[in-house]
Amino acid sequence: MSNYHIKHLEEYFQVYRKSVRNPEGFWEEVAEEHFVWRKKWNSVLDWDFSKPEIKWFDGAQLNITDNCIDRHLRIRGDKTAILFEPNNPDEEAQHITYRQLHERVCRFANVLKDQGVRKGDRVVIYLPMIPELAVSLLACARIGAIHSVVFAGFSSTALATRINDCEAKMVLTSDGSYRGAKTIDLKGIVDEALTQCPGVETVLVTERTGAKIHMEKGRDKWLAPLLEKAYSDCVPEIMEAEDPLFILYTSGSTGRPKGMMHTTGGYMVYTAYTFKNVFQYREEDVYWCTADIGWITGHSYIVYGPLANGATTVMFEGVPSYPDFGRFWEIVQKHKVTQFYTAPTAIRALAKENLDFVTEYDLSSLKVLGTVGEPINEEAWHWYNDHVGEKKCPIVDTWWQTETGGVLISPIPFSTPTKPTYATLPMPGVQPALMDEHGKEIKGNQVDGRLCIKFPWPSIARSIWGDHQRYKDTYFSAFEGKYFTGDGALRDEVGYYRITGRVDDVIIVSGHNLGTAPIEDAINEHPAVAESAIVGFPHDIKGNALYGYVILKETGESRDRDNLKKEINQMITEHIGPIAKLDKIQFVPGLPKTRSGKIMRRILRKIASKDTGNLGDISTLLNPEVVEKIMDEAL
Ligand code: 6R9
Repeated sequence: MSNYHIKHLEEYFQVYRKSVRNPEGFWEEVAEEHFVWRKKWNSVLDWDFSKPEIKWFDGAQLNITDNCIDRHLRIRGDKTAILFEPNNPDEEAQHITYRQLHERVCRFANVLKDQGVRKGDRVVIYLPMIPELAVSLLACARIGAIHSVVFAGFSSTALATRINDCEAKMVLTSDGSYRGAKTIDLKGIVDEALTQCPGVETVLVTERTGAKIHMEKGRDKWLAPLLEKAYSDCVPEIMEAEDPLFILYTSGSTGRPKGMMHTTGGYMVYTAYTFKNVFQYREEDVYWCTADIGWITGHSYIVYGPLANGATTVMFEGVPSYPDFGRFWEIVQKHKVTQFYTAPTAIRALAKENLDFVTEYDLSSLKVLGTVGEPINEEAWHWYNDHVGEKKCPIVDTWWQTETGGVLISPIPFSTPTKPTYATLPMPGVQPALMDEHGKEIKGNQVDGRLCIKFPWPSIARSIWGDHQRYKDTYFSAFEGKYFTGDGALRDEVGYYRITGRVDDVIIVSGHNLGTAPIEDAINEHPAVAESAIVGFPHDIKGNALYGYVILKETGESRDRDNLKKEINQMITEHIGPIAKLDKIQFVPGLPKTRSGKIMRRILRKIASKDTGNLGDISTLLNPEVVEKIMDEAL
């Protein structure tokens, strides 16, 4: 039996049981057999959730780039590590081999050192999805600098807040970026941010668009000439397993962003292990995750997890709608992609368009499809299954968080039978618990509650940068001795988990707990509906009533609105019951979304409650303009 690569359901159950009976023994075996360490650990795990303090492989030494690059050189040096697909389909794709990646990372690492970056220093990376982005993460890791990637769609204010929070002294950026038909002045955004960041000494600029930009004397330097002069080999810094690898900011429901801090050894072991199993990755595969490296999904499942397995990982610079809505499928056909991993929001957007955009392409190379980021509704699941997977590719609905570092609940394709809208079963080593509002664990099946994890897994974030107390308060205080995810979940009759959404999305109507996701699912089944979001608003009798924001498909635009409202409520009555009927339905052109595609319900709640005096910071939204439109027409 192999602990590392699960191949059928029985094996999953065996491995899972072993991993729970003896987590230390289980992870020790995985760590020993599949990674390169410079020195072995003194103990596999030390933990105390009340402090909270978590240490995996304490005393071990390693460099993660040894595992992601160097060890592959002998056996797969000429294999493509990163397959770069540019925004413009007429620009040629780049195949960067492991050997070339090694040289590029080493040169970049030497440049960082020459510019004064030392082990433990923070480097903020604000780059588009070009190879230099992946290379820069690895270059930081090579010399022990802590990278903090800020998604290159965030505003200058958001960027400045993050630079100052982690006290970075260097920023890596480019002269600009391409997104579909648009060109974005990234360097201008950095310049504006840096007026607020006195600590930044150096900015290294990659050329991408050739735009004319301002270069601040003494601070800004072009990267290319420095790389050219740099030595092509760089001895990896020896890191402790618990040395920080990166900080990645995630937005809290309120207040300042939280700089989740991940460390080296456990993160490497867990992301590599889950990549292998969740995607059933094999040597000849071409794996593509469409996320941006600015999110945790990109860190763990474009860069570290795939490269630790010697995989070919596709990096796409563009957007799904450029030059047309067939772009994803064109890329799948062109590179014979075998695993495809994307977000429900992208699937819904593509499902709205003409099916010809999909059927035009040969998708027969695909073996496994994945989703991440939010609950996937039934309609989107079936569209993905029928038209992209052609009913032969299992869909892995992977549930996890920035804080968890890697996937915690997901089917293992070809082993776990999938079920639409269910993330199904925990990964080996992951011990979920559902809790009631009094802090008691709810045992048994066919129950729902708040989702906690009882036992540490190797890639759990170790702290919030500079604010350990907030880490404790946010994740370890709601339920004693447990990590609280902030999500609600239900466990069905066979023990499968379905994530029902953030628990702050639960609305209590006339004493009934209603999750927003199932109601939205029901509405989205209506043929005229493209997408919807439900929030609660205060109601004299029911306590709360439901307010629905609904985006219509083009085919629905011409229909009578009053009839549509009736039909939508009829759908809800059929799927959930009359208790979940909406008191108000507003048709909207779009929904306010975070850059990672999550609906900002906080704003929708305020509009529904007519409490629009202080909407809070909406500058990090993907589409702040939509907020005004919704407010204008609010009911
Ligand atoms: C990886 C990532 C985390 C939150 C999480 C949950 C939601 C993620 C999901 C899902 C239902 C899934 N979420 N995956 N909900 N099904 N498969 O997205 O990290 O950006 O930190 O978001 O996203 O609510 O708590 P992050």
